[in-house]
Amino acid sequence: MKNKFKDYFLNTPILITGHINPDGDAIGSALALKILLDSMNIEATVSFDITGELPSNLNHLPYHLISNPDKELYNTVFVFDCGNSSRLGNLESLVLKSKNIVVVDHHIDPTFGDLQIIDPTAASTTQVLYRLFKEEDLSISKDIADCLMTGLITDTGRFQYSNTNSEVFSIASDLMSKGASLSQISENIYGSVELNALKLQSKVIDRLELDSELKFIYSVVYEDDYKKFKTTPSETDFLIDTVRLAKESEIALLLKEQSDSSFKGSLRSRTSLDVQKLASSFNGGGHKAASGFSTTLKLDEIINKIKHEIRKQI
Ligand SMILES: [Mn+2]
Repeated sequence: MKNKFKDYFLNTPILITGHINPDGDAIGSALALKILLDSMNIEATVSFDITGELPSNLNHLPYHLISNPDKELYNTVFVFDCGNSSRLGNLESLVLKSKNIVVVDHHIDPTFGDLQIIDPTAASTTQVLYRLFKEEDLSISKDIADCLMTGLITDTGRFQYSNTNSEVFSIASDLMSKGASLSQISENIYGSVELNALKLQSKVIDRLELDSELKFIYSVVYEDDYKKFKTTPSETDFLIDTVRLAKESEIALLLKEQSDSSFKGSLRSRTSLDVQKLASSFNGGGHKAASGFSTTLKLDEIINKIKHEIRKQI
């Protein structure tokens, strides 16, 4: 008989994790499970590889439940929102030596895991996890509902991206009936930005470059900017939404220089053009409408490569 998700709760100790520098979906999924296990008196550790700090716009989530791994070996590891083990960062070796790896995700083709619960058509990992709660009769408290709602909001761009379907709304509706605070969560994520990061936005706007033939727009944040504007990368996630606003563009890219001079890229598409394909040409990943990658290429090399990849699709 096929193992159920909850069968794995029995094999303690348990580690819960997700991709490096986790977003609202990864943290929301992980903490939803942590709260459930706590309520069942099952010991579990939630850890991520985080460079810098957790984003303050997700601090409505119970961050105090996140800690460092305290064991050499976990019998079971739950991995959320992470299709490739290399995206676990410095937790990869700890995760891979576990006997039971359960991957819950909405990325395509996970490359690891003993039990894979995957739906690439789901808008968020919290949507996949919500279905498991329902199917396996696990109760959803208000705190769990807030966590699941957070992933649903961030991965659908507050119910606006093309992955937002009627199931997303029925889940959101059910989560609200369980007490999820939609307006408070949305306000924290989208309605409040650190003042210094907001000032950095002016630089990002100054540097916008549009290729009107390809309808491709991009901008860049340099490592120096964080010092100049007294802010940190974790406060600047909203800037890609500024870049993608220009109505002359269909594909948007924001490059962020890292301390080792490499670049991290965030891609968005508002048409059927698939930015996951663009990201995968840099060994990155994500979804059709939103993807990311890291590269050691130079700025102009990155832009030329992206333009080349866009041309292949149009
Ligand atoms: Mn996700």
